[in-house]
Amino acid sequence: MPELTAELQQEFDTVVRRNPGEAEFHQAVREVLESLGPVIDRRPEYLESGIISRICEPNRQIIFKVNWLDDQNRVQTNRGFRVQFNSALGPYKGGLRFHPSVYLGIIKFLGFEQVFKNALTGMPIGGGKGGSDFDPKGKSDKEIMKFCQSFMLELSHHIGADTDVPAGDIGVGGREIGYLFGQYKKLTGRYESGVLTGKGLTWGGSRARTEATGYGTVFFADEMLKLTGESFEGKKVVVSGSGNVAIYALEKAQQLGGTVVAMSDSGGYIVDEGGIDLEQMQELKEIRRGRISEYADANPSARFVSDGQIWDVPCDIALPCATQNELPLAGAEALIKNGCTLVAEGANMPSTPEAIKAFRANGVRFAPGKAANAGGVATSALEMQQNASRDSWTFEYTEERLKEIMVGIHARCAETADEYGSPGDYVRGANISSFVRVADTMLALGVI
Ligand code: NDP
Ligand code: 2IT
Repeated sequence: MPELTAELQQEFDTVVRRNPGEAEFHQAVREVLESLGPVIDRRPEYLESGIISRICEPNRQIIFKVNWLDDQNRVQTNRGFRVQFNSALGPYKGGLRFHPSVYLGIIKFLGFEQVFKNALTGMPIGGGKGGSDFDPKGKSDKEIMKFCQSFMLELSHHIGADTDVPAGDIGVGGREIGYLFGQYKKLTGRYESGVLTGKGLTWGGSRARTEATGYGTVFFADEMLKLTGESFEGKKVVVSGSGNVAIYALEKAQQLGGTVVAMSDSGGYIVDEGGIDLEQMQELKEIRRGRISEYADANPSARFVSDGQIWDVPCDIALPCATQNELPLAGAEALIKNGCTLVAEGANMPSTPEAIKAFRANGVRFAPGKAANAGGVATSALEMQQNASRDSWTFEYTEERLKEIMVGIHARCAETADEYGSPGDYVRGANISSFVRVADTMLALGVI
């Protein structure tokens, strides 16, 4: 892992001091700063104009109380967040996460990553993130609705089609976006379609948004494979998670000829050497909201493993699509030992710094989430375009746009890595090209 230069170390120390106890935020900032040494050498004005500290400080951080009544009519209290990180390139844009592990440090790491990811898409969107420590697991549909309505009671003061446009993330999908949009419409008295993305198709949603993140990750990996004349055809693939991103990574990897042999949830993983059945997985996870162990109960060819790590399953390609830091050094070592040659992140920051270092040292091609999973937010921006023009595109057209965007991001990362003397280093390529785009825009807009 490249060390930080003295000046960048000082910037990093300031971030740590100012944001105590936010380990994930520190990790995300450090990874970007580690890429920037050669940029600062060429463009010292970034340091002199304070761009590094300005880019590491969110524009606005909102924390609020969310009271709601559960099915027993007891009052429940959760905490809500929206971090409006950077709006140099456009309105704040980024998802909402509902998970008990959510605290300010998680939302800040996600918001920080989002700024650079959104810049990579080339679309006019700034970066933000929000969510709550609300745990959707085991809650009734009515409880989910009541929570979403209470959450929006406060969030509605801070968002808008031209200011801040939330979407889904862990624990927030089409159902939750529906309850959030309904409440926003009721509170404001306006049908402001562009205020949220990930909407349903009858109320302003975009075709292919549900599929976009997983499809985009596979398109990105496919571009990496093409450089060596390879494809997904005949490849064994491991996909961690079994939520929105994982399911559509499974679908596209299969469509391109790969065999997805393992998937997981927080209870363990399943292995099905013949290939996981997409329709069964959709029925289990999207409709029944069941546990992944039930897939093995219903399929004699599959086995469920409740302890250990999914990365022990031999594969050619690994697509981590669950959550941050789910792929530690031990996982990387297992993948390397078993001959995995490509890792593309569908999740945000799933690989630890130690795992990335091991991939680099062992020649494993590695695509960081801010590049490889940008298809989701890019298609959200396409949804915003459709809303602004009151139009609705076909699935084929939207998927084609998504693919072009992923091919473009891949090219931008690869070219920037070459330009800065690190061919094949997608981490450096992604960080540098997105940083320069945001930083130059901030300089152009003045000290605000
Ligand atoms: P979902 O809620 O649909 O699915 C999350 C999946 O990850 C579930 O299988 C869940 O298992 C598993 N998971 C979550 N937290 C943990 C944990 N702490 N330990 C083990 N497993 C866990 O979320 P998404 O698919 O939308 O998001 C997955 C990742 O992709 C996240 O990192 C998200 O930030 C990122 N992402 C999402 C985008 C989107 O458009 N949705 C866009 C870009 C990135 P269980 O159900 O058991 O909790
Ligand atoms: O991490 C992400 O990019 C998302 N959760 C999607 C954000 C969005 O606004 O579509």
